[in-house]
Amino acid sequence: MVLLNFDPNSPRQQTVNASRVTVSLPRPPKKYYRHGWQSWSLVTWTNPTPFPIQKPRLFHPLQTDPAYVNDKRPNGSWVGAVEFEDGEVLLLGALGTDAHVHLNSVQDGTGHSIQLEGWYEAGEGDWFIVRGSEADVFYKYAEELSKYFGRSRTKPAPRVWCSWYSLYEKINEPQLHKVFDDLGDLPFDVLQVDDGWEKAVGDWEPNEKFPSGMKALADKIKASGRKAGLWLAPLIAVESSKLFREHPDWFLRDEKGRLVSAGVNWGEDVRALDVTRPDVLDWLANLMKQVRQWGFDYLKLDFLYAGALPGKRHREIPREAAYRNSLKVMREAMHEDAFFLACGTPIIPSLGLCDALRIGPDVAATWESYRDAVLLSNFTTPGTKNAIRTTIHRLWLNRLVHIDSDVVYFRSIKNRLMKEQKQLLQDLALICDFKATSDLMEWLMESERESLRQFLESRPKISQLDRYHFTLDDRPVDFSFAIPLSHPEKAIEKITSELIGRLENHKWLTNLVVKIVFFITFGLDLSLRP
Ligand code: 9PG
Repeated sequence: MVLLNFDPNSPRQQTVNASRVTVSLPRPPKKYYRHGWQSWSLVTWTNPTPFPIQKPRLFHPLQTDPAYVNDKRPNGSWVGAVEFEDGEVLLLGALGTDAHVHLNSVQDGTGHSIQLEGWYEAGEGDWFIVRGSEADVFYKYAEELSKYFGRSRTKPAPRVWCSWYSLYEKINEPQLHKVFDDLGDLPFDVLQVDDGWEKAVGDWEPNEKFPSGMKALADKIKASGRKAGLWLAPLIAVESSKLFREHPDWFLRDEKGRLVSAGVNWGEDVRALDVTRPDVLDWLANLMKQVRQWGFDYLKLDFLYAGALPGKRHREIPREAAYRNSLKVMREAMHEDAFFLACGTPIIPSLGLCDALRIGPDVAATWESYRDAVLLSNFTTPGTKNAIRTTIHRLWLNRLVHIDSDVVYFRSIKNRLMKEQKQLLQDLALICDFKATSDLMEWLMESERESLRQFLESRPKISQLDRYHFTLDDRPVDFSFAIPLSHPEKAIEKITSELIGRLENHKWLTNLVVKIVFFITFGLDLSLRP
């Protein structure tokens, strides 16, 4: 263990090798930089006080790092930072995988002290400790990370049409053909087919809605001079899949031999592959070769966190190291020339292996869900406010990898976002320099189509003025209204939120309540779907 004191005489930056590092702070910090585990997990500056545990528990493996979700202390994956009253920031960041940081209050002989503490789950590793302005410390941390993991911003950022945020799972062959034709000469580089083409999550063959097969679909896209893109979630399977039924031994279990939960989605329990098994790695490599053979050159690999969930693996190596190795295997099999977007992914373990990273939760045609934000303290679910908040706090990754802020909306139908909210999302995409939309041309008015074209063609000069203020060319953009975290305020909200928390300790009751609540609210959200 390495103990450090932070005072005006300590070096502005240093690297130490240790399993655990403790930095004692001279005075209480004003804010803590909380860095969530994977693409969708919350990243923001919070008060340095206890933080509510997000609900429902059923979604913990899918939205957070389940190993640390019950710790109310300010904490986060690989990196933590504190900001003091005078604006100085102190950052403690791991230069390896399988590391965590938290803010710790201790009572010792000399009284009460606050520490920024980091540790590796197994063994030792390097830590980077740096102080200075916020921009400076994150810049330097990114530079250090590039030495350990490499940079992967070698290909140009593609402009993508993605099927998810308009058609969701209801895609089919004739309709996608029409959608692609309708795009005309709009400057998209990639047309990406999202979830809905596969037989089941785990069974990566075309379902009956794609009778001509996946090669024919890729050919259709390529005939328009663009790259074909495909969504897959290679590290998970639903229990009803053939893969799960035929290979129950391929799936991750805990110490007691019980299957590990990778969350709930598609109306079922989701399971995670044990990515240290040689047969699983072979299967993953073959899957990547198969989709390349079909002709897909842009791969959006999703729900990747499942490869790094806690569990007892065939090879006993740290969970994120195991995950990183499976990414290497997939990267090699798909070849360097494929564009690989990693989604739902633990952030640091993917660096150097993918071309782009989704760095926030899904956007949605709604700003914020009252149920999720206020009653469930959940800031990871699909919603434009959540997406902007987390993305804006991860812009520093831009030096290492392309950063994807998710799609932008131009449509005014099937959309509850206000004009200013849509504009903010567009501006964020321009800042990230990752441009994508799911809008159908038949939904757009002439003027909206023109805005889309201008957006795809524009590359404004970006300047960051402070944490949430930018200029794009000379136009000021202010993201601060997407940042605040909603909390229960009224007595009835506090009671409901507390009640949900207590109910959650009874698993069968939780399942019932969650299913009813989700059915009712998703029923509403579905009104935005075609
Ligand atoms: C396809 C989608 C899209 C989308 C991905 C991912 O329950 N959840 O918290 C949850 C989060 C994200 C999510 C689905 C569920 O979306 O981010 O772009 O590809 O999968 O199913």
